[in-house]
Amino acid sequence: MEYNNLLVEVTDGIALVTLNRPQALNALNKALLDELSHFITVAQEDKAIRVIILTGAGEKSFVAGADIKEFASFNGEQGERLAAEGQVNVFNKVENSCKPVIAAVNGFALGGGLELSMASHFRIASTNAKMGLPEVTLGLIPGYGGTQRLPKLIGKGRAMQAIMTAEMFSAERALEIGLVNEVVDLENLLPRCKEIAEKITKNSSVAIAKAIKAVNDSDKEYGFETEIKSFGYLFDQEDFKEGTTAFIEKRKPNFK
Ligand code: CO8
Repeated sequence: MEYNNLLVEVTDGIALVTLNRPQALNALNKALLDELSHFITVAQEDKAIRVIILTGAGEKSFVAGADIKEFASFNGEQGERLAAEGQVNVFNKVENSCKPVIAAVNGFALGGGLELSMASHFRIASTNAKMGLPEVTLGLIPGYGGTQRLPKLIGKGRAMQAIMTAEMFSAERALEIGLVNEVVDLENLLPRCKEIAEKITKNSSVAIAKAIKAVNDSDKEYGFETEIKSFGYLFDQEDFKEGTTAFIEKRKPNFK
C-alpha cells in the first residue's frame, strides 16, 4: 500500500511513523486511518521492526482529533460505523500490537489524537503538549475508546471532569496525573523516544510481546491466567535459553 498520509522510517529495528497532515494538524481522516491500520498489521510480521514510535508532523500537533470536516454531515448510523471501524481497525490494533508502540506527543493530542496516544503502550510528551477530549463541545462523546481508556489511566473522577469540561491538560499536568510517562523539550522528544525504543530492542521481543498481552489483560478476570500461560510458553522459546545462558556466562544476551 502506498502511504500518502504517513511517513515511515525504519532504522535499527525502530519504526518512526509520522502522521503527516500538518495542514489539518494531523487530524485523522479515513485515508490516514486506513494507512495506519495497514502499517500496524504489516509491522506485526515485519522482522525489521521491533518498536514503533508514533508522532505528528510539524511542531504544533500530534493529532488534533478525528477529521471534523469529514464526519460533520454524518447521521447516527454513519457515526456509529465510523467509531466501530476506527476502534477495530486502528485503536484496538495499536493497543494489541505485539510490537511496542510509543506515542511521542509533540503538541495537541485532542479527541481521537489523545485516544490514539492512549491506545499506544505509553506516552512521552513534549513541553508544548496539550491533551484533552473536547468532543462534548461538538455535541459528541469520545468515540475511539476515550471513555474507556482515560479512566483507566487517570482515574474515573478525573476522566469524568476532563470529558465534561473538555479542558486540556498541559504537559506538566499530564505528567502529574500519569497520563504521560515523561515530559521533555520538543527538540529532545524523538531522541528520548528513540533512546527508550533502543533499550527495548535489546530485550527479548518474544517476551515483550507476551508482556504486552498480559498487561493488556490485567483488567480482565483471566489476566493472571494469561500471565501464567505466557510465562510457561516462554520457557520453551530460544530467547529463554539465550537469556539464561548469557547470564550464566556473564555476557549480554544476543536475542534473534
Ligand atoms: N478536524 C479537521 N480539521 C482540523 C481539526 C480537526 N479535528 N483540527 C484542526 N483542523 C484544521 C483547521 O480547520 C485548520 O484548517 P484551515 O486552515 O483549513 O482552516 C487547520 O487545521 C489549523 O487549525 P487552526 O487554525 O484551528 O489552528 P489553531 O492553532 O488556531 O487551533 C486547535 C488549534 C485548538 C487544535 C483547533 O484547531 C481545534 O480546536 N481543533 C479541533 C479540536 C477538536 O475538537 N478535536 C476533536 C475532534 S472530534 C474527535 O476527535 C472524535 C474522536 C472520535 C471519533 C469517533 C468517530 C466519529
